[in-house]
Amino acid sequence: MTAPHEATADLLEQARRVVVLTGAGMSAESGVPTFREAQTGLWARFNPEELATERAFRENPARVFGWYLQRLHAVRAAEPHAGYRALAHLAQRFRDGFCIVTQNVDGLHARAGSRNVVELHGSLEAFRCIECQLPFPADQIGGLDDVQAERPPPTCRECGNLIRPGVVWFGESLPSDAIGRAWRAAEEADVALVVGTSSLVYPAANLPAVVRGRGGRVIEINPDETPLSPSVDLYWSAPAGEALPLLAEALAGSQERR
Ligand code: BV8
Ligand code: ZN
Repeated sequence: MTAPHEATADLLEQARRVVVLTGAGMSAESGVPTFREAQTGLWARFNPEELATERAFRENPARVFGWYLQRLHAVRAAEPHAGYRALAHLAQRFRDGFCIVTQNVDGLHARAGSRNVVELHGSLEAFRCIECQLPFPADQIGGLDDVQAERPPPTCRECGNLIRPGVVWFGESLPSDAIGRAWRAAEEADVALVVGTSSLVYPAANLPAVVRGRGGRVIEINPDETPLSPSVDLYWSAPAGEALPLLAEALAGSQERR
């Protein structure tokens, strides 16, 4: 019985172009709670899918804005784990044939040195005016160390409307350039490596089917099964921080044996 890291390396060895789809589970071992885990402190009683909406923000700007500042503070204190570094290393083997499409808004792929990263759902570091879309610099948002409380958002210097987080809320369309890049990568990929996502959120969850639809292979790395698991070519039940370094090692080893 081939070990999962060897079977995964075998599939990747035959690939020329790889698309990686990551979700919140990719950041779990960096200490960033996954999207569906209970929110902490003040926000423990709220469902994240309800907080991550324009309606929730307009109804209670201070509660939603405080939640995003608390998450921004947490991700700035987080470090990309060995799995992130392994993906950045793997990319070198595939040169321009390696694209990371992430649902995460924590910026950890870029901080681990990955270059070709598509942020489907925006970023916690980006803020803009909710009406005129004027960008608002994150470093002008003071007091990031005192994020346990609700926090009224600043207002736009141009039009006076509220400043909102630069993430994609439920019910909002994804940025067309991000969707374009992600779907192009999927249409060209021989393999999709799906890591740390519950595969519940659309349209991101459709991406592996694009690869499969064109005869590509799909590999899933996740300690728990998901709705995607029954249809993948290889399901590897492991945490990202353990599996990805093993995979990078197996691929490096096979390169030496060539
Ligand atoms: C859209 C940014 C078109 C914000 C996020 C009604 C009206 C409108 C739309 C819909 C609707 N009903 C359904 C929809 C579609 C909706 C959707 O998919 N809803 C779901 C809940 C059914 N999608 C949208 O609204 C999208 N837009 O459709 O636009 C449109 C426009 C107008 C009108 C109609 C249609 C926008 C979706 C984007 C939402 N924004 N993030 C923020 O972060 O605050 S999504 C959010 O969930 C995060 O980005 C998160 O990444 C993402 C998905 O969750 P996961 O990443 O998978 O994380 P999760 O916690 O779920 O799972 C973690 C996984 O990791 C688990 O499987 C676990 O086993 C695993 N794991 C744990 N530890 C580890 C691990 N894996 C590896 N290693 C470990 N150590
Ligand atoms: Zn404005």
